[in-house]
Amino acid sequence: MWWHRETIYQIYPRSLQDANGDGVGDLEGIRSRLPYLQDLGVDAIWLSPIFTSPMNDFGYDVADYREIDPLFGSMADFDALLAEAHERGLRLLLDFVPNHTSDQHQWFLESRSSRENPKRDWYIWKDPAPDGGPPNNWQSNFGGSAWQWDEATGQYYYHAFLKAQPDLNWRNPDVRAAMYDVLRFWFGKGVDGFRIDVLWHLIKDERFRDNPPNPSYEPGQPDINKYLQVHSTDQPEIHEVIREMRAVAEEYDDRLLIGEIYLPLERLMDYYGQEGSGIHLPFNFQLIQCEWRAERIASMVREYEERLPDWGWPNWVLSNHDQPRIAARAGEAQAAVAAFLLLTLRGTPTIYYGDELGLGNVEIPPDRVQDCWAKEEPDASFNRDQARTPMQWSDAENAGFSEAEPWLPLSSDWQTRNVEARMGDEASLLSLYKRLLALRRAEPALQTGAYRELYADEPIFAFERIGENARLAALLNFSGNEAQAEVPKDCEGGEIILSTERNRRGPASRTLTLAPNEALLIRAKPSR
Ligand code: ISL
Repeated sequence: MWWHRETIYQIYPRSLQDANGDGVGDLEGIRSRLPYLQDLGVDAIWLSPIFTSPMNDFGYDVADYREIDPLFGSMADFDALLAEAHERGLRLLLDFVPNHTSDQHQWFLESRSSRENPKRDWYIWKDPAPDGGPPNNWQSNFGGSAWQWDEATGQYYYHAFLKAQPDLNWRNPDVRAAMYDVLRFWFGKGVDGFRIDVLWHLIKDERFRDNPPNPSYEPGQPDINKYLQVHSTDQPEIHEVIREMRAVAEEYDDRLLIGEIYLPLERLMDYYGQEGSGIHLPFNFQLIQCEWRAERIASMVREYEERLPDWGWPNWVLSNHDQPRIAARAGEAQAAVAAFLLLTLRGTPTIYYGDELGLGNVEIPPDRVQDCWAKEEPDASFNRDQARTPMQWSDAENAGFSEAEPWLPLSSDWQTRNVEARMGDEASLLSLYKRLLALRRAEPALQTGAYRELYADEPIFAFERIGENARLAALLNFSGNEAQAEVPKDCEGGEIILSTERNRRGPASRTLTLAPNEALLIRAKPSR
C-alpha cells in the first residue's frame, strides 16, 4: 500500500496561496505551489473541503458535494490541479463530510419543506419533549443544545455542529446510497482517497437516550463537555457503514480512506474493522493530546503499537486546522524534535501546512475573528483561526500569499518566517523537514521497518526502527537542557546519519551528550 511508504501534507485551501487576488486561497494557488511540495518531499496532499458551501464552517457545511465552490475556482481548475499533481507524482486526497450537510443543501431544503416530503427522513427530525423543550440533552460541539426548533413543521432537527449543519440520517439507506455515489463521483475522476470528517458521529443511538453527565466537567469548559457522548456518537452500527464505504473504495485501485475520529485508543482501534473491511487509517491524534514529555510520549507510542490489530497500519498527526499548532503546544524549540518524531515513528505521517516553518498560533485581533466556533463560544480558550493563518512564502507584500489583504493576519515575524528565507537557511526547521523527508524516502527501515522502544528516561526517549538491511536508533531530547543519552550497544560506533544539530557528525560513542532540543538518528553497524 502506497501509504505505508508515503507522507501526507494537509492543506487548508483558504490559506495556502491566493491566485485571484481576493485574499483567500484557491485551487489555482495550490496548483502554483505544487513544485514547492514536490521539492519539500511530501507524497500526497489532502485538501480540506473545496465544495459548494455558504462557508459558515468554511466548507465543512457542504451545499453540493459534486461542485467546486467558486471561492476556490471551477471544476476545470480542479481537474487541472488533479492532473498536474499526478504528473508531478503527488497524490490528491479530498475531504468527505458525510455527517451533516449545509442547511442550504437541496436535500435539506426539501426535508424541511414539509413532514410529508420524501426527503424528510434524510435528516433527524423529532417531536419536542413533553415539556416542549428539545428531545434530549445532547449538546452541539459548538455550544448550546444540538436541537433546532423548526416553526414551520413543528419539529426539532439535530445538528452536532452549527444549526446551519443539520445531521444526515445514516440509518436511511437512500442517504447511504446517495453519499456512496458522491465517493464514486470523485474516485471516478481519479482522486486517491478521502479524509472522512467526524466519522464516529454518523450513527446515533436508535432511541436517542440522554447522554450521562460528565463527572469531570467544569464550568467554563465548552458545552459539549457537559455530558459524555455515549449515545450521540461511536455506536456499533457505524462499523456497518464503514464496511460499505470501504467496499466502495475497493471498487477502485489503491484508494485510501482516513477517518477523523477523536476517541480514546481502545475505542479508536475498532475503526480498523476486520482485515480488508475497515478504515485504512483511523486518524491517530495522540501526539496532539499527549503531554509533551519523553516518558508520556514513549508510553503512548507503546500503547498505540500494542493495541494495533495485525493488519492495522499506524499513522501520526502533529497539528491540524482544529487544534493549536505543535510549535505553540510544545514550544518552538521542540518543533524540531516533533518533526523528527513524526517522520521517524512507524506509520503514515501527516504534516500540517505551515508547521514546516514552525508557525505558532497567530494572535487574532477581536475584530478579525472568523471561526464560527469562536463566534458561538467566545470564551473558549482556543480560536481555530489561530492555526489557519496564511502560508508565508516570502518577504514580499502579504508574504507572497495574496495581492490583497489576507483573510486572516500573518504571524508578526512573517518577514523572516517565510519559505524563501528558511529555504536558504541550512539550520532552519524547513531544511530539517526536507532532510527528514528525503531520508524517509531513501530508508525502507523508516518506512516499513519494525518499531522497538529502547528506553524512556526523562528527558530522553529512544527507539529503534528495524528494516531488513538496516537498524536505526532515534534518540530524542524532550528538554531545553543538555542531556546524556545512552547509546544502544549495537549502535556504538555507528554513524550519526541525521541530527537536528546540523554539525553533528561521526560515529556514536557509548554515551552522547545531546544538545538542548536535539534529536538524532544512528545507523547501527552491520552485524557480521
Ligand atoms: O471532538 C472534538 C475534539 O475533541 C472536536 O474538536 C470536533 O469533534 C472536531 O473538531 C470535528 O472536526 C471536524 O468537523 C467539524 C469542523 O468544524 C472541523 O473543522 C472538522 O475538522 C464539523 O464538520
